[in-house]
Amino acid sequence: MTRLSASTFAGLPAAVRRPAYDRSRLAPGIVHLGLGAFARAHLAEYTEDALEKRFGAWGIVGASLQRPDQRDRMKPQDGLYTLLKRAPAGPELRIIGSVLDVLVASESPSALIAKLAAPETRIVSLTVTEKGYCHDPATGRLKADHPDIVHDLANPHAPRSAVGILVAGLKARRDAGLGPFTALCCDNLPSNGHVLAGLVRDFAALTDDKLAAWIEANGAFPATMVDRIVPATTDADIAEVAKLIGAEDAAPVIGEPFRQWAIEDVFANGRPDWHEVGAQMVSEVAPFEFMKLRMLNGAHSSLAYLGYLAGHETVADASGDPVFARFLKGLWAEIMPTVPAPQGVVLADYAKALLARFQNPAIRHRTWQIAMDGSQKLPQRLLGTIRERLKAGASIDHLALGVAAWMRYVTGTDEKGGVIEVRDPLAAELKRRTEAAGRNPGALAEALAGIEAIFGHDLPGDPRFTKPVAGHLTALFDKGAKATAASLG
Ligand code: CS2
Repeated sequence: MTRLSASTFAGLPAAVRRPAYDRSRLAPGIVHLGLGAFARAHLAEYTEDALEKRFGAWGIVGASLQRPDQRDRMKPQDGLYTLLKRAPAGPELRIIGSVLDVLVASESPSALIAKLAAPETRIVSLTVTEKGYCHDPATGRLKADHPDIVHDLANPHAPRSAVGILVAGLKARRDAGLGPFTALCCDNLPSNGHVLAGLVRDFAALTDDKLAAWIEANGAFPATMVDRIVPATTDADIAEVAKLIGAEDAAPVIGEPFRQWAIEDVFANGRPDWHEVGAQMVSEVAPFEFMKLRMLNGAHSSLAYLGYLAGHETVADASGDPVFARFLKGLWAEIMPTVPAPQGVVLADYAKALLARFQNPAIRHRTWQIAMDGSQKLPQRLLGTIRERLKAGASIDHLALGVAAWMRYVTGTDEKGGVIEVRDPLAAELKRRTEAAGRNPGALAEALAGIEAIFGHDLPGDPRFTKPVAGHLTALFDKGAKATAASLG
């Protein structure tokens, strides 16, 4: 079978949509840090649409921070790959051409810094996941003692953290007399642009005060809300795509049809016409962010822990179970009063649409995948909502079950006694604490809620939080996730 590439894509079946612009003329304008499946199914498709609408120098050079596998899969394909959109009614196929090249930071940090400092680079976008920011999720501040930050401060020319790389690139531009690029955070963090600006400033200030001031005066860090459900690509997906397009593609991405992107329109040096292809350029991202992080991601995480414990492999299976569908509705009822509706949005309709997206049978999004990195996700997905509900004197029954399910999950043993592979940057600390507490729900809740980086100062000492969490945890141990969710009002 032929391999997808610049010389073969023209011969693909007519049903496969191909770049409608002359890709040989595409010049780079964006460097993307963390070129995983999500960015290739989201930012790269919006950019593809914008290029088709109005051609410009907005090609993407992707960079993987550590591993070479994306580069090794994409290079032989000249950066081309298939986006397979899975609607309940059937698949839709599209070859994305906006990614021109892929670098690997760990192999050659200097090549990446040179690219960031190139005059044509106007935007550096990021999807490095929550833990990739080396910050304290409870406060949003840089962890100066994070091993990658310690490394980067000692080796500023060979950084390995996203923040270290951004600062090295900005410094090189300043030294060359160029203006900064726009740093465009596309991760699921609250106030993501603002947080990134603070992290870059904190890091720069640890090395060069003048650089920090220059970034403060000239830099641009728009906030964004990004949304598309993109499960990790599996070998079965790769085989299916090969059959559908009649060529071998080692790097396809799978996504749901829905996508959304709200962007604060503050760019230092231009941007693609994303607003003409569905992105919403707004002055205030916060309402979109609250809606998405709290309603989508908060529900996703809660369902991932409960669903995994109950033996559901995917979100579609878990949300298709009437007990968990009812749990989700109860959860959204607690979340919605804390979310200011973005203009033109009816939150109840948004919740209804979320349930349909979760239940999309064509998307196999593993509960285990979403369960990863809970320590980095809980604060913005559930704990902020819980704080607001407590302040308002409102109930947190469903929200507390989401937190308790995380606690039960990170014990590392499932309901049948099997081992759970808990992936989390705090895994060692979680293990220490859960092992010390054993199966005593009160002790376990106290031990885990005592992690300040997740729960802050306030929640551990607030019985309105700790009591329902410990109560749910008892039920989770006694009767399991499904029966516990079923017992909620
Ligand atoms: C998910 C998100 O993996 C996760 O934690 O909740 O990746 C989610 O699918 C996206 O944010 C949807 O836009």
